[in-house]
Amino acid sequence: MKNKKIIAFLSAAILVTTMFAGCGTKATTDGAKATPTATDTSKKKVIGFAQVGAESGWRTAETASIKTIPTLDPTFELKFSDGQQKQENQIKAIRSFIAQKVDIIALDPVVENGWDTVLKEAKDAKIPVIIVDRGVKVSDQSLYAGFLGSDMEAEGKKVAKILVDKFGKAAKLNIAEIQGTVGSSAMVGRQKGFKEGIADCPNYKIVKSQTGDFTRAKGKEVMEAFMKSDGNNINVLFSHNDDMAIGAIQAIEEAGKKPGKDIYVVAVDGIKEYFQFMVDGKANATVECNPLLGPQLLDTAKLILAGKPIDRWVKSKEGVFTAAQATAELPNRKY
Ligand code: GZL
Repeated sequence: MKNKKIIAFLSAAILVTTMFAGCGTKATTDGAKATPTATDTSKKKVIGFAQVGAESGWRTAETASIKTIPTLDPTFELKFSDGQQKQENQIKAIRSFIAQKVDIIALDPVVENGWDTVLKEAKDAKIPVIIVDRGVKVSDQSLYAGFLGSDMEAEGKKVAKILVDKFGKAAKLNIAEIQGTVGSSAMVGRQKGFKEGIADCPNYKIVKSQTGDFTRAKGKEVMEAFMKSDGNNINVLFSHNDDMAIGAIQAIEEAGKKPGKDIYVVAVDGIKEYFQFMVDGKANATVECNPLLGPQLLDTAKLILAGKPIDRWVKSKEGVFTAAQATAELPNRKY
C-alpha cells in the first residue's frame, strides 16, 4: 500500500512539473535558476530625477514640467528628489536611484563640480545619466549621455546687448550685479557672457557684485546693502534671475529710489510675475531661460532606452523681452 502511495505522489509531481515547465521560462536541464523568456512589457521605465531645489519661480516651473512625464507617457514612472540646493542631497538621491535600479537618471546639478564619483557609480551600474538645465564639469565625458538646457553664456551676452542697445557702448554705467548660486553653471555662464558682452564698453563698470543664491529673499538683502553703500552711484541692476530682481526692486523702493527709472533693472528667466513688474514700469528687461524641459527629457530618455543616438547638447530655444513688449507678451507666458 505504502509503495502505491509513493508511486501516485511521484507521478503527480512529474505531471505538474511538465505542465509548468514551458510557461515563461526556459526549462533548464541542470536545474539552474530559469531565466524569463517573455519580455515583461508591463514593467514601466523609471526615470530618477535629482532636482536642485525649489528656490525660484523658474525652478517651480521646471519641476512642474518634469512631473508631467508620467502623464505624457504612462509607460514611464518618475521618482523625484528635491535637493534643497545642497549637492550632498543630490548625490544621496542619485545613489538611491542606483540602488532602486532605475532605468535612467536625470540630474539638474546645483553646482558644476564634484560629480565624477557618483556619476561613475551610475556608469558602473549601467544606468544612463542625462544632465538637465545646469551643466557639469567632469573628467570623463562618458559619465553622462547628454545635456538638455540653455546656453548660459549666451544669456549673459544677451543682457549686455540689452544695455548696449539701450544706452550705447560709450555710456557711463555703474552696474550692480546680483549673482546666482556660486559655482553653478548658470551663475558662471551668465557672469562670463555678460563680462564678454561689455568688454568693448570702456565706461561700463561693475561697481558691486555679490551672490543672492537665486532666491528673492537674498536678492532683497544684497540690494539693501548695495543701496546703503552705493545707492546714489548705481545706474543698472543686472540680476542673474528674475526672483532676485523682484527682491531687489523692493529694496530699491524702500531706499526711496524708483526701480525701472532711477535704476535700470535687467534679469534672466522670463517668469510671468517679472513680466508684471515690467508692465508696472518697475523692471526694464528679461532674457528668457526656458524651464519647460519635461517633454524634451522624455524624448531623450526614449531615444536612449531604444539604443538610439542623442545630441550631446539639446539647446533650449529662448527669447529676449523688454518692457515695451511686456503687456502683449504677458498673456502668453506659460510659467
Ligand atoms: C537656469 C536655472 C536657474 C534659474 C534660476 O537654467 O538653473 O536656477 O535662472 C534657478 O531661477 O534658480
